[in-house]
Amino acid sequence: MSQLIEVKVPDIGDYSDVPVIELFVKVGDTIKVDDAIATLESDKATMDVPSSAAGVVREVQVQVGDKVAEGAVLIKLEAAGAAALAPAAAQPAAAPAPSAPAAPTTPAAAASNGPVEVRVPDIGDFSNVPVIELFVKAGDTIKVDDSIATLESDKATMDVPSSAAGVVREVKVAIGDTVSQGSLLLIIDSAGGASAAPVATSAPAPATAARTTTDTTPADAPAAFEQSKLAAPPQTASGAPSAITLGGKVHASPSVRAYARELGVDLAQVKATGPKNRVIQADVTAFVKGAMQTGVVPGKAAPVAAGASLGGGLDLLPWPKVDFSKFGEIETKPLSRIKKISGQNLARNWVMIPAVTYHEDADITDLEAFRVAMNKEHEKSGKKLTMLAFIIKASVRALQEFPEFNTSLDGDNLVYKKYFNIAFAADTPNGLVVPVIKNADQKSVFEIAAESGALAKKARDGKIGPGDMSGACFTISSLGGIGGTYFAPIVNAPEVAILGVNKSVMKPVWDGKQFVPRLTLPMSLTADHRVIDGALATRFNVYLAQLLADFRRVML
Ligand code: CAO
Repeated sequence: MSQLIEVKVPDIGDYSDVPVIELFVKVGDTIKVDDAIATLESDKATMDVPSSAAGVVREVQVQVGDKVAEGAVLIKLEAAGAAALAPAAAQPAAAPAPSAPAAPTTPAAAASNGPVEVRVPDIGDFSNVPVIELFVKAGDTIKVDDSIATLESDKATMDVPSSAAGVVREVKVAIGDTVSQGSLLLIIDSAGGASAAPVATSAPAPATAARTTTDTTPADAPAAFEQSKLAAPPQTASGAPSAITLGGKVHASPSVRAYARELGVDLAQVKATGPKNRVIQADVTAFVKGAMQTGVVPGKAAPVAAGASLGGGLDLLPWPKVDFSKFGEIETKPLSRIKKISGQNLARNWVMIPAVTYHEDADITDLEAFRVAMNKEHEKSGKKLTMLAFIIKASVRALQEFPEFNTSLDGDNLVYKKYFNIAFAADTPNGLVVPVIKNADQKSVFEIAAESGALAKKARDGKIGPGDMSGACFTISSLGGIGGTYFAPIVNAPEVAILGVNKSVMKPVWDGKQFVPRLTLPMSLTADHRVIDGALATRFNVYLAQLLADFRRVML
């Protein structure tokens, strides 16, 4: 056996004795560089530790509950080849992550009782990160280290704790804003003693100050991040690390995790309403309220008389645990991050929505002939019309005609949207993503074709961001380029309907005198029956088919 490679806990900043709360590998597993090995969780941060090397796991040196610090050996691997070794594996502890920079702690700032600015601290390699949750509002009294906001990029979730104590005078960001290191978050009427930059002083900008107070140069910070693969949690002005979550099964910020722990709530049981299926603080509160009101904790078996059912929970059997290797050779591979997230959404939507799928055929003979002719005419310009773009445009017209399809359920209310953002499913090597064409009603078919092509490419290149995938009203899943006849797509909640299309085929159609060959597009519309009755769904389908059969109708 070749020499085993030790995979150690990299530089995790200020933390030591951090409990292992989850282990993702076992002896015999084949893992790649960056595969998650374990999740560590302290009071303030949740961190996935990715593997610094590829190979077969020969020894697992820790168990759930063990406490670890930088340099602790987690697993020993038999290398898949020397080339698979990441730089960090060769020198696991030798590549220090950027020591967490402190924001300016000038004597003037420390002594200040006036208004102080709280800004985004050094967040490593990240910039233009969306704010997904805000925990404070004007008038709130906050302490140093209280969480102000959660930022979330594709790869990390970060809580930003306050660097100052006092009363919030102004919140300078809103949910959805994107921020970078140094962006202004709050103005606080300081309670004094906090180490934050006073407002309107000539104190250096936080980014500069951070570099000044540490030896980290702008150039070496990202490199250190890459080497360690686990950045030291960014620190606040007070030196308190904020949190990074690089994965984990339940998506929640560290502060929400702490809140749930305090209340004894199992996050896995909480219905997530935050972006990307994230559990937010309000979800934990709602969960506790629900449990208090009904006396039933979801997921916990309730004493039920034989034959009776509470009706509220699903009371499902546990997932079957089978040792497949007993029956033949197997290989286990972890699901991609996209699959894990979309899987949770799909499962919720499948279970929660009483959905019905309605089928219809659209005669697209003339439309396809027009599309082919237009593409020939525009061959030199490089412009290309796709059937998907026509379907998006026709769907907008149908949504305008049937506004119930452009809604979302909000408790007992139906929210009607006056804008027309159309999502489309794009198949990527890592799983399904759903980019959104914003304001499709205001765009030409050429523009929609170009934008959907660009978004699909971005998705396949793994470069799509949360902003590209938010705000949809209605989704189209086109399998037309692949084949199939009909299928039953799952509604993309909180939307109320989704249109699936398959490959168009020539079919003999009776025109009253004879059978004529017509190019037919198979359509499958799934709708939420709580909002859309079968009659309405069928009217929508018939109308959409009419639009596609004679596209001039779209202008009427
Ligand atoms: N009938 C017949 N041919 C069709 C068609 C249809 N309904 N739709 C597309 N085609 C043809 C196209 O014209 C194209 O042919 P040419 O290259 O000769 O023009 C070819 O099929 C390939 O099209 P495409 O699928 O690459 O492009 P698109 O614009 O039709 O679709 C996108 C783009 C992103 C929707 C698609 O690539 C994709 O990812 N589809 C999969 C979606 C999916 O996975 N849905 C399931 C979700 S639920 O599990």
